[in-house]
Amino acid sequence: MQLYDFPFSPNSRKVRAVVYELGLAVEPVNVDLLQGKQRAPEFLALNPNGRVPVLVDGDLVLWESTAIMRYLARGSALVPTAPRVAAEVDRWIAWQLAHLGPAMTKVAFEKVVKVALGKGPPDEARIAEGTTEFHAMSAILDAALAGKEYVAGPLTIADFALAAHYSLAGACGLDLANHPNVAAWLARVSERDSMRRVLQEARMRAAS
Ligand SMILES: N[C@@H](CCC(=O)N[C@@H](CS)C(=O)NCC(=O)O)C(=O)O
Repeated sequence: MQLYDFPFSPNSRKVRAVVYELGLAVEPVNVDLLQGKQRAPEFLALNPNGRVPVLVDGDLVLWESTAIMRYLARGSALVPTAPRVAAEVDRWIAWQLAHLGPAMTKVAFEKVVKVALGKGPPDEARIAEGTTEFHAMSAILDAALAGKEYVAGPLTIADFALAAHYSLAGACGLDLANHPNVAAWLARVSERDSMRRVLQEARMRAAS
């Protein structure tokens, strides 16, 4: 299996964390988003959306991070089948994609991507909008995490979907001081060997 991804991409981090958590044999293929490699014809032939991650397993070419996580983790404890726990997993993955991700992307694009690509000064109004949304979302997650170790109860792919995005909060200047349950949960997930490896790889890429 090959995994086309990029270490700074939160959607890539989700999948890598699941790969490492389960000890799967996957060959990484770097798609340098900062060099526009996602728009190269050979990559667009794999994913016409021009986005990472993409998993290739024989003749299966799978894009969309949630589909990839589910495919890789099928049959494992990370994808629970008990209806109520499974519903919690679906709820938080959908929430991350529909609400948390877009809010954080506004801030990340203005503060990090624009700087890295030399795309001009940040739009402060958009940063303020994304920041307000981020804190509103994080208050919701904070309440949901009260008294819980992980978001659906046991550790699941939903934790990696969320933690991959929250792992970029610091770099975006989004602090968790007002969301102590989120901060404690993020520390718990980030201390796992799988997430530590994902974050270490991103640090190594940043230093190179
Ligand atoms: N819904 C997709 C989103 C994938 C996505 O937006 N990936 C970003 C990196 S996190 C990307 O490849 N961006 C490249 C671009 O927009 O040019 C998924 O969950 O996999």
